Amino acid sequence: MKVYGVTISPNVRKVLAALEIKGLEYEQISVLPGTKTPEFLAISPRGFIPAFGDGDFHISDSSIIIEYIEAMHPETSLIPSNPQDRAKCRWLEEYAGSVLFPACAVVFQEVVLQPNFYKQKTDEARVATALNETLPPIFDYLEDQAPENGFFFGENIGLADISVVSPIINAEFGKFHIDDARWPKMAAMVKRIKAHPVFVKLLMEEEKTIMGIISGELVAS
Ligand SMILES: N[C@@H](CCC(=O)N[C@@H](CS)C(=O)NCC(=O)O)C(=O)O
Repeated sequence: MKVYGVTISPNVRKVLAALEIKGLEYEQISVLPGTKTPEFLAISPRGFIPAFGDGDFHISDSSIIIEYIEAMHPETSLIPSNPQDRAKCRWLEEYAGSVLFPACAVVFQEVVLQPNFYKQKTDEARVATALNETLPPIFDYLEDQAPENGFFFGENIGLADISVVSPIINAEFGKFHIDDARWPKMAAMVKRIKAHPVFVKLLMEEEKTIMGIISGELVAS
């Protein structure tokens, strides 16, 4: 199996986490977001990462990719079997992708990428809006959903956990801090997920890239 993208992308990280939790082998092929070569557009028509290949079969979008991986390799399932938990898990994945990810991406884009990678000015007003207005109600909602212990659906890490934590990691690279007085369950759960061996491994592999960006060594061509 091949995953096209760069790990610093939350949606790529989410797919890699799914493959790692299932203990599946894969090859990661470095493709930057927004790549519009005819070859890449053939497998990811919007030019978005992640894209995925399994032999001659190609598909894009992290949710669809994981749905495929789950169907092909159901062992170590990432989705609960109870229908209501299952629906709730998919909802948290959807919420993470459509609401949490864009808000976290603003922080990462403006604080990390603009000044270091693109050598452009940070839009401080955009960052302030994300930090003070957009993210707090999202975390209020997630705090209501988060368990006291373990992961979203029990003792094992799963789809909801990897979907929610992946964009948060990017916001944290942009110095977003989860206020543990206001969101104690989320603060603790994000710590637990990041301490899971799969995330320890992925974050270690990403370190060189993020350090390269922050130090200004890696710049947009
Ligand atoms: N719903 C998609 C979103 C993928 C996405 O937004 N990828 C970003 C990088 S994290 C991208 O490739 N953006 C390219 C662009 O905006 O042109 C998924 O879950 O895979």
